[in-house]
Amino acid sequence: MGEEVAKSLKPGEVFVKIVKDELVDLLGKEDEPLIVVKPMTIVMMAGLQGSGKTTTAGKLARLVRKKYGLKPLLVACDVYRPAAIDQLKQLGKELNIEVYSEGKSNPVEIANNAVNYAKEKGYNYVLIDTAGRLHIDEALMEELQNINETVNPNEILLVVDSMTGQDAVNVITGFNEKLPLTGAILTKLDGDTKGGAALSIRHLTNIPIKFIGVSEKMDGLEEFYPERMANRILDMGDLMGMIEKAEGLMDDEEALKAAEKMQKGKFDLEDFLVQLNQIKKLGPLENILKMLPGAKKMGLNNVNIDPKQMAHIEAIILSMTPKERRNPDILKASRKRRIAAGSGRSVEEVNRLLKQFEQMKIMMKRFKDGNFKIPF
Ligand SMILES: Nc1nc2c(ncn2[C@@H]2O[C@H](COP(=O)(O)OP(=O)(O)O)[C@@H](O)[C@H]2O)c(=O)[nH]1
Ligand SMILES: [Mg+2]
Repeated sequence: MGEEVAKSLKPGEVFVKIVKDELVDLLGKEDEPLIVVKPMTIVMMAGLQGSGKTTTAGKLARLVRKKYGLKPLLVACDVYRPAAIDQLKQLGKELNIEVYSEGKSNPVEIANNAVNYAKEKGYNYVLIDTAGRLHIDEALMEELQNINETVNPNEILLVVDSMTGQDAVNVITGFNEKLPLTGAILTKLDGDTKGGAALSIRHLTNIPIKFIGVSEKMDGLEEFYPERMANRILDMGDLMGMIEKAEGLMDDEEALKAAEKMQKGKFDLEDFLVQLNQIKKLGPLENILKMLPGAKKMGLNNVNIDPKQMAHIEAIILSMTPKERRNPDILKASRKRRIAAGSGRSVEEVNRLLKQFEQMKIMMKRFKDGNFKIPF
């Protein structure tokens, strides 16, 4: 409110800037040390199953050895799945870092024994890999609380899968209420998720986000930068611009009718023609593609679409009888030749259009059946 807009800027740009600054503020946390270093540092990982605890424990062990010259020990406290212990051992082998394991015994005791073992052997950074469940669960929380009370870690890191959607709120609150978390790590940011979970973490807890996971490999751990995350979250193309433009020009009723027909699998060439004309009103297709979220990533920001091609398609469809447009399957070779001649295009082009339309219908059917995912 009350913000001045410089003459050289558009209000929309200023608005986005304000939102971005707020995001950076929300995401950032002043002067938190990334790595806590004590004469003997004990770190406990916490998070749901599959969030990336084991992988991240390995990455962290590697990082503290490399950057801080520490001597890490990995501790296998996920005793419920034999594969979990093997997974950690495998990582330890790859990194040449020792893994403390007692196989399938009591996780609280293992953690406690591991700390004693570390002291004995001169390790100074103990990373406890814990079990997770698919959902927040009482027994799991109790186990983590017991480990916490017994070994008294310097850090409890919440590992959050950035692809967790709405459930992130429950997960974060669930762990935050039961454990004195000291930081969070957001994993799998190499995927195409925006990382909105970062906002949930910062909004729901007081803990800093320290690192992000950017690959499955052991070097895929980066420092968290609020500014970069804000940019990532805001990079939604000019979706708003596109929506406004479309709202102003498209005929809502026509669009609704078309959508209904697509859903019923009854979309025909006649409807396609109506849609083509609607899209034409939006201006050059390149400009519309550019506005799509993720356009840059998909390489849509500099495609060239020949406006003539759209005119050709239109000409071909217009040369068909309404009956043919509604049911192109009835087109025989002679009629295709006639349509080609009438529209001034080749028979191949007529065939190509029919084929593309057929493919489009298959896609729409998938959409209708619910196994088609829009990439944003
Ligand atoms: N692409 C990607 N995959 C990750 C990342 N972190 C973990 N993973 C993968 O996610 C899966 C679950 O990780 P894991 O460490 O076993 O999760 P845990 O059950 O919490 O211990 C594994 O296939 C990992 O390779 C990451 O930052 N990027
Ligand atoms: Mg694990």
